[in-house]
Formats: sequence, structure tokens, C-alpha cells
Amino acid sequence: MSRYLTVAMGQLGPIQRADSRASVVARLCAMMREAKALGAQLIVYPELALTTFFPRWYIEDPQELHAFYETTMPNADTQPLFDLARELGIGFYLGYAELAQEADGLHQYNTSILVNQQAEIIAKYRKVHVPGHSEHEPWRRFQHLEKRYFESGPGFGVTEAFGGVMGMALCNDRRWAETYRVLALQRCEMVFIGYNTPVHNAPAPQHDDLSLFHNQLSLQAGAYQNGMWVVGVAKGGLEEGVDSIGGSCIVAPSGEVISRCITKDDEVQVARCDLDWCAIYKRTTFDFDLHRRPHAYGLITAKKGETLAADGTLWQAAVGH
Ligand code: CDT
Repeated sequence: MSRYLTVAMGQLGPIQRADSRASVVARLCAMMREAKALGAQLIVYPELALTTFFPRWYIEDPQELHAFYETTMPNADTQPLFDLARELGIGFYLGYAELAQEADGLHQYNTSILVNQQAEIIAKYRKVHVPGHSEHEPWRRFQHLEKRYFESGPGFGVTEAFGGVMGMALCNDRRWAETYRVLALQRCEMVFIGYNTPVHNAPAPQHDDLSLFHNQLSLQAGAYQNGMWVVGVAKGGLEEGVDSIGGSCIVAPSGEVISRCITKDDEVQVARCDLDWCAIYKRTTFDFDLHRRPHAYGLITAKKGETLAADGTLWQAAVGH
């Protein structure tokens, strides 16, 4: 059996602070047309895809800060993207900063949405692993103030769409094994992950040369260990003096990269993904029902002279050790 989904990566090059939302949406629309021409049913855009990566700045004035957030979706600036999606019959994943008016006040999230081929928003995700720091740290070449500007979202969920079970995550989430595993436990077959990753990591500059490697390592491990497709899409290049990695890629459930962007600019690449390939892994090496040992991942620990049985119960070893 085959269930093919043709997915496009809509990698973005840099967005400078002076670039208008309208100019960015025009770039997203151009890539959507290209993706459609290449046969894609869905295009995946990066994290915070409508503006420059503003957490690099310490911004004290709430009005100045909130100019980077969206209060509604779609809105006047993004409506052309939704209109084009409906006209072309193509879905999309889009990351943006969300300012949400909730019963207890205003909340700020790093958000992504999944939009179907009728241009309806069918799922929303709020980033769980919010990295960086919350206070101004002038010793850094640039800030990474996500912890100041975004609350953590409530968790990971899946959506039945595009002929399979889809999940969403954002940037730093991709480095955490739990992201993929929590989605896979919900039968996820494909996860979309937009990211903005500066090459320079101020607290750990030893990692700078490894930033592309760590990106791909995380995406490949997540795919293989959970028998799922992983679509990672960057906003890369030199943005307001800060260089960010590209390296967008689509990883098969085998862990193999089957499509990759080669520039750090606006670039569309497409892959035909068989969602049924997930079962090859989910029903064999990573058959969770058969092989996972949840009891062994909990808090039960054997003391000296005790051993954990395969079912997680403690039993006294015949010979203490
Ligand atoms: N956007 C985002 O989450 N970026 C982080 C940068 C490193 S944490 C300072 C990432 O994990 O790629």
C-alpha cells in the first residue's frame, strides 16, 4: 500500500526589520506557486516566518515589541496567502508570533498553524520548548530572549489531515527526544518543524561549527526512532547581522534525508513521501506495544540486592550484589 503526500519546503532567506509583512507574504506566495507547480499538496514555512527574528533584541517598549506579533489569523497582511492557498488547493504550515487575548489577559506565544487545501486553519500549536533567556544579557553579541517574549505552550497534539496523522513542533523542540516520542505515541506519521537557528550559540560557542550537524542529527534521530516523516524548514542567512543556518530537509522514517535545501535563501524543494513507510518501522523495530518498556522509564529503581523484573516489579535477587 502507498499513501503518497507531496510536501514542499518553503525555506526563507533573511527578513530584515524594515521589511513589511506584505513583502514577506509576497515571498511566501511566490514559493507557494512554485510548490504547486512542482506538484506539492502542502508547503511548510519556517518558525516566525512573517518578521525578522526579533528575540535577538532587548525591547522594553511593549508597543514596539507587540508590533512583531499577530493578534488574528488570518489578518489583512496574511489574507493573500490564504486566498492563494484556496485558489491553488494547497495546504500550508506557518510559524508566527501570536498575541492572544485570553480571559486572564494578554499572552504571547511562538505559534504555528496547519492550514488545509480549502485554506481553513485545522490545527494550532504553541511552542513547548522555549529556549534562550529572559533577562537582558549585554555580554552576548546578540540576545536570544524567547523566554522573555513567549510562554510555553500546553503540549503536542496530532491532526488527521492530508491522508495521514500530522504533528507540529517549532525549532528548539526538535532537539528533544520527547517531542517526537509524544507525537509518535499519538500515531504521528509526519511532523512539521519550522526553525530559526543562529550559527553562533553565545553560551556554548564550541557548538558553532556543529550547528548544522546538530540540526540534522536531531531531525534524523527523531524520524528513525519514531518511524515518522520529519520536515524541518529554516529561515536562514544573514539577518540584521546575525547569521542563521539553512539546512532545511525532509527525513524519511528510515532516518534518511531524501530532500534538502542547498542555499540559505528563499528556496523550494519537494519530496514525495509515502506515509505508509512509517509502518515499516512502527510495526517492527519501533513497535511500541511490543518493545517499549514504559515501566522501566519511570521512577522505580533497584536498590542494592534488588533487581527489576521485566514487568517492572521488584524482586529480591537470589544472590545479592
Ligand atoms: N528559535 C529557536 O528555538 N532557536 C534555538 C537556538 C538555540 S537556543 C539559544 C534552537 O534550538 O535552534
